[in-house]
Amino acid sequence: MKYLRNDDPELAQMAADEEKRLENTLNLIAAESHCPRSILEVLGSAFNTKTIEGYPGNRFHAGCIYVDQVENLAIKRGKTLFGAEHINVQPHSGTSANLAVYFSVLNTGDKVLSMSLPHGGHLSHGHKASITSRCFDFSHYKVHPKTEQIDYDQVRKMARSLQPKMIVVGASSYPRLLDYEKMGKIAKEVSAFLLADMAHLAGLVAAKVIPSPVPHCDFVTFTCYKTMMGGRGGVILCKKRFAKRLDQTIFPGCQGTSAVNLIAAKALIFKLAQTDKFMRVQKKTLENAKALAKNFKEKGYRIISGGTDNHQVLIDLTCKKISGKAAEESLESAGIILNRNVVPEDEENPGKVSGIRIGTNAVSARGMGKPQMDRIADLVDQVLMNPEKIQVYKKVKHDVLTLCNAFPIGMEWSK
Ligand code: DSN
Repeated sequence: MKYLRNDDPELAQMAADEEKRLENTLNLIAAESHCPRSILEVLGSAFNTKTIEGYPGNRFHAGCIYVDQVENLAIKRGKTLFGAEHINVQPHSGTSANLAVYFSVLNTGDKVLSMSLPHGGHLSHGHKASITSRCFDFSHYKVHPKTEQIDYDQVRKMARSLQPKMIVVGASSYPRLLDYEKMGKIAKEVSAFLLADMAHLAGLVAAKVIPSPVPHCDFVTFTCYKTMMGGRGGVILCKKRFAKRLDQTIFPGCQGTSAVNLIAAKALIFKLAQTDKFMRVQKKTLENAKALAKNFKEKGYRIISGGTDNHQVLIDLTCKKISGKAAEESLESAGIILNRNVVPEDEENPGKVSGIRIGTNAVSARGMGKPQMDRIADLVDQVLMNPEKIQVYKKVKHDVLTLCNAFPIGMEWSK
C-alpha cells in the first residue's frame, strides 16, 4: 500500500483497518469469502486501465491485444469448468447478469415466476423494491409451511395457471438443494425459459459437491465472490441458441465498457477452482454447515427447514426471544460477523426480523473444520444467551481472536 499511503494516508488507514478487521473477526456472512492473494493482485493490475466495448476480436477501441487474450481465457476456462455451451463474463454484478437474461428473451410486461424474497429469493427476482418488478410481471412461489422447503407441486400448479414466459430457480437464503431437473420439467411443460441464479452456490457447483443447474437450464447466472472465492462481478452461462441475443443484451444493450480487471480475476478463479485445494475448501464448507446446524439444534435453536445441504444455516430466533437485528449487533460487538435474515412468514418488525443467516464459506477458506464449528456455535450461543453481560462479550471477543490467530487468512494459493 506504499503508493496509497503517500497519496491518501486517511484512505490507506481505512484499508489497513479493514484488513485487520477481516483477520481478527469470524466472518459468517454467507455472501462473502476470503479470496486468494493473487486475485487481489490481478484486480489492482494494469488491466484496470483499458476501456473495452464489444467482444474479443470486435472491439470499439484500439489496444486490445492483451485484454482480448484475457477475456478469451476467462471464456475458455469458464465454459470448461461449468460445462456450458456459451458464457458471457462481462456482467458487472449478479443483478446486471439477471437483468440481461430477462431482457434477452422477454418483452416488458411478460410474466415471470420466481421465489418470494422472504422465503429465500433475491431482490432481482422481481421484489417490489427492485427495478425488475417494474419491467416484468412477477409472481412468487413460496416454501411449504411445514417443511420450509420448495413445494414443487405448488410451483407446477402456479406455472400451469400463470403460464409464465420464464421461471427462476435460485435463492439468497435457502439452505437446501434445488431440484433443477424438476424445475426443468415444469418449465418445459409450460414452454417457459428456465433461469437458475446460483450466485450463492457457484463454488460448490464448480467443485461438483452439489448438483449443477447447467444441464437443465436455458440460462445460469452467478457471482464470483461468495462460495466462488474470487473477485466481484457476475457471469452468465447459456445454451448456444441464446448466445447472440444474450451478448447483444449485455453490450450494447445494458452495459457499456466492462471491467477488464474483474474479467481477469474471473479467468484466475476459474483456473484455481480446478485445484484440489478449492475442492477441499468447498467440501469443508458443506461439512462445516452441517456441523453448525447440528450444534445449534442441540442447543435448542430452531433451524429453518431442519438442516442444510449447502453453505448456509438459517436460524429462527423467535423461541430464544431475541430479534435478528439484536443478535447481529450483539455478535458483531463480540467479533462474530453475520447478518440478520427474514424467515418464512416472519411476524417480527421488518427492520428487526426474526432470523440470522450463517455461512461457512469464509471460515472454511481459512481452514477451519468441525472442532472450530463446535467452538463457534458455543461462542454464538454465549453471546445470544447473555444479551446484557459485557463481561461475556469481552471473553468471547478474546476467544474469537485466539481462534482467528490460529487460522490466519493467508490465502497464498500455492502454499
Ligand atoms: N444477495 C445478497 C446476499 O445474499 O447477501 C448479496 O450478494
